[in-house]
Amino acid sequence: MARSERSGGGCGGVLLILALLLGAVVGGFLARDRLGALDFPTLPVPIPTLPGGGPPPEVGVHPAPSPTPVGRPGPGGPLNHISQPPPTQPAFGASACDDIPDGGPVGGPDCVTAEIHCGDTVVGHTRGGVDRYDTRFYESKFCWPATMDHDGGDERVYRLVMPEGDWRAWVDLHTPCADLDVAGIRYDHDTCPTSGELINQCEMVPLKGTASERIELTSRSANGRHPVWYVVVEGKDDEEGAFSLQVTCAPGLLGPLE
Ligand SMILES: [Ca+2]
Ligand SMILES: [Ca+2]
Repeated sequence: MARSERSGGGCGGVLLILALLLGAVVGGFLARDRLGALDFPTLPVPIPTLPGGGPPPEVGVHPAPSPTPVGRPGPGGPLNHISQPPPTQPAFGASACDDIPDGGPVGGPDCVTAEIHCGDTVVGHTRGGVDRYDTRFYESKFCWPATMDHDGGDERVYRLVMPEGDWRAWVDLHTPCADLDVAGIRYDHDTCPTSGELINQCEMVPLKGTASERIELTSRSANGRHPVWYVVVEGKDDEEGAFSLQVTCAPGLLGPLE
């Protein structure tokens, strides 16, 4: 009798297990149907990519991998006796503009966001910078006549410290996000030039729209001093935006690159 009860209990246990298994399978199908009805996206959210792929670059100064980068002529060699390096590539494209909302802190001294050197690439944004320079300044220092409005928006200022001696530097400004312009002001001091200072060299070739632009900075120094250029990224009218800067240098004041 006891054996029969145990036997009956065993059958009941097997049935219970089967029922549980069946419930689990049916429940799984139902759950899958419910999930399917929620209309999950079939593709991941697209991530903005750069011209060469990869994530958007970080704001800041990115030194060149080589310690003393020197510009070299493009394929075919220099076209004339005063050659310059081929145009650099932008650090990011227009698809990354929304990913760079601010240019980071103004690290100083004075109005300077950061110190830069030959070979550096800078990723920044005019927003968060300073408001020091304007149309009148650029005209009075013979950077550019007052044919364009540079009175609005913030500026980013970088302190380009050159090697001692005779050097040329080419600063390429890539502005895929706004109409920004770049100026190079020679000023061998620790604080930013003011409108009352005597400026002997200022370079600016402002282009309209989002075209990349280049300035050439030629400097010589003696007694081991390092020429200093204040590189200003400035918005036309009220334009603000992300940008990248690239500095290429070559020794000497003239002649083909070697
Ligand atoms: Ca300005
Ligand atoms: Ca421009």
